[in-house]
Amino acid sequence: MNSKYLVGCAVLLVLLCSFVQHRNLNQAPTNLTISEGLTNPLGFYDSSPTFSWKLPVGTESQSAYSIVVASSPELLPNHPDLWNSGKVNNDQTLFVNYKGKKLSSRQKVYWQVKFWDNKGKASNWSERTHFELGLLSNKDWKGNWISVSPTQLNEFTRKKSVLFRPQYMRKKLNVDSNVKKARLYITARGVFEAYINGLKVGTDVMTPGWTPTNKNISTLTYDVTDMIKKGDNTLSAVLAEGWNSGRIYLRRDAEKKDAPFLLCQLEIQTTKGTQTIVTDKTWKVTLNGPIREANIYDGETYNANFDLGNWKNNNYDDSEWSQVVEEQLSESVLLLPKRYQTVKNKEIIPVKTITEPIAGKPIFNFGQNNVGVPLIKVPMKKGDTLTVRFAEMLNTDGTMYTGNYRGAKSTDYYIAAKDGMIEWKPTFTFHGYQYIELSGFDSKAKPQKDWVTAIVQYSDFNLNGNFTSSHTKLNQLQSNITWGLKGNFFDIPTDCPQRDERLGWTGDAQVIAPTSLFFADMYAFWASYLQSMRMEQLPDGAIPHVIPNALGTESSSGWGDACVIIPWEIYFRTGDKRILEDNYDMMNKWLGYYASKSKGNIVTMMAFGDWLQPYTIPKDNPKMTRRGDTPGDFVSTAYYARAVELTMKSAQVLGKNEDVNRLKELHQAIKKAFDAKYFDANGRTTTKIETQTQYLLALDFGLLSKEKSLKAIDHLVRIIADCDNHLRTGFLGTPILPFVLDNMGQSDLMYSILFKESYPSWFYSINQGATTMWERWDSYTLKDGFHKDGMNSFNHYAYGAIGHWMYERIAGIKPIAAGYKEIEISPMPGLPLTSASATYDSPYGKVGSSWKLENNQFYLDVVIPSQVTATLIIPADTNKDLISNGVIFKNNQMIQLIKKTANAYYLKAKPGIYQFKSTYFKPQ
Ligand code: RAM
Repeated sequence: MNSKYLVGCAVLLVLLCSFVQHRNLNQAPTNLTISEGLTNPLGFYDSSPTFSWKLPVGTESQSAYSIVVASSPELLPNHPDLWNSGKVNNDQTLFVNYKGKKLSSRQKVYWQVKFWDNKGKASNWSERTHFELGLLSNKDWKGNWISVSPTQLNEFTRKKSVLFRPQYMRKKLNVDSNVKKARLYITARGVFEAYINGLKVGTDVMTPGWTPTNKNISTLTYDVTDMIKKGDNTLSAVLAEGWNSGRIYLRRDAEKKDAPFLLCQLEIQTTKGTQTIVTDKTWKVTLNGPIREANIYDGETYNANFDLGNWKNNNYDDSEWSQVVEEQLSESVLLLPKRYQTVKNKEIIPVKTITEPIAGKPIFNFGQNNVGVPLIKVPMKKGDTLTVRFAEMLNTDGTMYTGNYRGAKSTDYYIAAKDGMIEWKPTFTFHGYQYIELSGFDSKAKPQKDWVTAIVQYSDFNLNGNFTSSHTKLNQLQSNITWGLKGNFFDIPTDCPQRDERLGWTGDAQVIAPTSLFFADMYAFWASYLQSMRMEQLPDGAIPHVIPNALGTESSSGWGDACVIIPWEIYFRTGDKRILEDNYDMMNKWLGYYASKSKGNIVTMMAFGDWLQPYTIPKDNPKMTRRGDTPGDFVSTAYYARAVELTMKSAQVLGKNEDVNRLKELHQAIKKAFDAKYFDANGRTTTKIETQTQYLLALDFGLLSKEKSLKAIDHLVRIIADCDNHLRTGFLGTPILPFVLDNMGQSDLMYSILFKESYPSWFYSINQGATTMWERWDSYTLKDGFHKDGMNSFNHYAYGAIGHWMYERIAGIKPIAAGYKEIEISPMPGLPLTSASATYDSPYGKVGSSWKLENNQFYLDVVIPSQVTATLIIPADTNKDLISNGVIFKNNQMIQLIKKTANAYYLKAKPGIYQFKSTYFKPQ
């Protein structure tokens, strides 16, 4: 029996046991979260949170709930002083608005919830959970920004811009009595690490991350109660360029940049009162620390000869250090508590193999393209420089291929102060790589695998979903998608993590959003990206290409639409209307921008088109070739219609009826204009070059009449057949290809495209050695080597958007109503797959679908969480019986037959765990 299937069954069995065990017990709600799904957050950003919980396994549904909120734990559940919702008779378990007393900065709030089930039976109170607010307004900050004096910034980089050497800053303080509680509120223009009495505060890296720093900077809150003691203490920090002050893409090198600044506020409650230490001119600073340079693109240089000894501790003599300069806070730059997960060290990968194509320059292979920094332990000789180079791929002669990093040097250096083993890891940079080359270590030593370890860094999500199947390459694809997501969710969603780019490209973000929400609990992350997008929207409604905006004022169709598509996807997958409320104005302004670029509802605007479509008809200008063969106005008009439709649906959810009518009319008008201009009566495109993406956009966005759609699908199938059933799609066409074919009854064709091994296809890149998603289907080929274009990333998540379809259709877990309140379990066996399974931690609880085909029998195991109704579509020869939980299926209280076709049973099921067996009709 298939081992993956067995694992799936084991998971189901465990769930089944807990289901049976807990049935009818007076249990309590579980998984209590705040707002976008945060658990007991510290430094929370919002004084009007929402509350969510899950019902215990085995509970069918909720008929009422009660929430109690208090300012101290002892008051719960009986004396809530902030809010008592009373018994509220409905089944809402998600995003219940707080309606209690006004909450303020620093406040710690405790809450509990209980529910009544569908039979009116009350549960116990949940566990007590809490959240603590950060500093919510600029007015809460008492200190100033501090930095080294500009007069000391008199060195220049190789590119002639001011060199911002990392600043070492310290402040000694005395605490007059015993500490009851201490919080450090802190942020930087740049990136920082803070320490108290020599120990690092928190476990975050590259804080505070990247927002549009001229409008909003995220602030962090740390509980440092255990780090501060009565008597002398030292608070210190290292501050480097980061995104704010360093080189970012087109922000050219010689441009005048904002120097890094630090801001912090240490609030200590003692037995005598409160002591507050802030950043001000009493702080000392030096540029003479060991980290000599640190830059996101170029890497870090550490010179151990500059070691500052115990500079982070009390008895250090800082008399040689300078006094900092201060700068007042600006009212126009909002200091807002960071509203999403920080980047952390998440995983480690040991070295797999070592090669040495050039003597003295061993290359360490981790077997996996990943993002982060290495931990290095090598023997060195005093005064020598260790050079640490990174590469995603190797040249044919086995040496490092670094051409695709373009202007990013991506090299770290360590200069040894003495003979012996060093142990070091860079702090203020990150690299995208699979290989590391070392040189400059003690030449007498033989390279060992434990000299380097990859420390994988990404935003600190909880993983939500998993997918596995009977097919090794499909599983490799799932792994590549996952690594593509890990590598590109580094505080913002990036196009790629390695070259001189690493930007929040909107187009890439919108295509990957649905897949990402299955992968992990990314609501807070995306909500923050959208907040930055709102801040960066231009007065005419344009959405810059990248968020935060580092490029300029242009806007492209298919890219700017992220401002509509991502809020809608989040709403649909979480059920939270707030994301629509927050972004509704931005969506409408974006529609205004489209309108300003359209004539007769045909849009002419900047368009990246079907970016990187393979086999374009040659054009002279390589920049244009990258945009594929689908005309820009076609893409723009199609996306205009799509944006109007989703904004209209959002208006429906928000009850904005006038807008609904206006947008419905506009949508019809655009459809009409689109159909008339781009399609003839036979459903064929009127443009000279027919592209797959033209048909895909028209069909996926529902822009043609029903009759024309049926004709158009034939044309699509014809031109796919002309390519021997291969895709010819780029960034915009690829994610929708499977959905269109599937919806049009062409799922077999989609399977044949998905399982293709030849170019261009998902498995083709895998056959060339891919361990992540690549920017191009042929970024590298065993036959011809590397793609010639300078744009050649080996970690670009866009084509990973196929994950969306794999989870929803191959495994078969598909949301039908917002928040997975209604789901469809409709798995899709097809050659050459014999099994697939997925589980997903949905807002209402775990959903599972696991199927296998064996001797023409189709087995399906399903888990449906509390509160959820599911439609199950079970492939079967319906002349034969359906077996359910071991007996011939009969309608019962939990599960009903809705209909049957020749090849499937359609059932409606209530929460529970079910096992089915049917006779499969298709020959395998
Ligand atoms: C490239 C980026 C990105 C794409 C844009 C249009 O520079 O890598 O993936 O969205 O161009």
